[in-house]
Amino acid sequence: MPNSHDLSENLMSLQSHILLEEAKFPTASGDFTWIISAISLAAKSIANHVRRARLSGAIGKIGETNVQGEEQQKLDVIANRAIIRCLGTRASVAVLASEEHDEPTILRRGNEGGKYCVMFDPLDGSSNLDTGVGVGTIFSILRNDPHIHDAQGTVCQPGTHQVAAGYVLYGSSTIFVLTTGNGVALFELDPFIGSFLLVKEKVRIPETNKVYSVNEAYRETFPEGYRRYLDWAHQNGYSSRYIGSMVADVHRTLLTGGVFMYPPTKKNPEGKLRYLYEASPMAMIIEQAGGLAFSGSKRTMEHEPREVHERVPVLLGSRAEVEKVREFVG
Ligand code: P6P
Repeated sequence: MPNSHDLSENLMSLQSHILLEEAKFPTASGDFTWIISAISLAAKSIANHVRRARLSGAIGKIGETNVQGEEQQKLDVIANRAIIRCLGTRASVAVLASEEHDEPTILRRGNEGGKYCVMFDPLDGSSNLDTGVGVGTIFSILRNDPHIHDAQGTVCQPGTHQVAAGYVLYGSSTIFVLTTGNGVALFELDPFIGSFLLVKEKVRIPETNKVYSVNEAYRETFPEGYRRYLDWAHQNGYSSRYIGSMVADVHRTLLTGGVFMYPPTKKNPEGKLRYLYEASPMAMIIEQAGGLAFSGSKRTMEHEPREVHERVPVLLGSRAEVEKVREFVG
């Protein structure tokens, strides 16, 4: 039995962790903490729905397509509604932008207390749900600029402006990964007490790992540099791991190293992944863990989006592995 004074045995909840982080900023109002708490509450609700989807008949499509032209899964709608119901009640939320909505929703103007914008993909990878593959929620938090009155303009900011980013992986367990710009923390949901408990602070991505993650079915439509990189990787003992669910693929890359990429293809010349609520938050997490993230030749975090659902190429992961890919793709 560990010594009760052994601090390494302490239970630290997500709530306690963000309150401790907040205490480092004496002028903090607590509004930001409330937003993370709301996302945590929504994540618990979504996890419950995902875990019992077949029993509750929540598996399958609803027969409609979203703004992306993707067939909406029942759980896409459930997850989207859970996040909006949790975030909408928080007085500091100015704008919500969801992958499932054509336009961002303005909840409160700056002069009404709206301080933050939250962009999210409520259930990324949901097309994999019926085969039990890990799916996830991705979120990004920006400060609201009270001088910008149109919602698109307010949320279309480069990743360097993010105050926080994270994801929730509904996999073999429910994992909450969060950065507020001071390293990456990893929490796991303990279903018996209903709390996300701290598992690891200051998560660091391994410098190297001979693993690449890409959908090679589109290889022939990748720009030539990516094809030359893949040839090199095949000749240099690399393994391929690809789940087809961004949160699961990026989480594996964060913990074990390697490189994840979604290059431009003939079907998606700008790449498939959306900047504001997929590429940008994942780039912040990977960089905060010591890795690199590029969209084309530009650092992903410095891309300046013009449209809410703008897509960008994604190349992210271990520093040495991303640099190796960039030797071929520039
Ligand atoms: P493809 C899931 O649909 C998703 O948006 C991401 O989660 C994932 O990385 C990507 O698309 C997979 O796309 O074209 O390889 O099936």
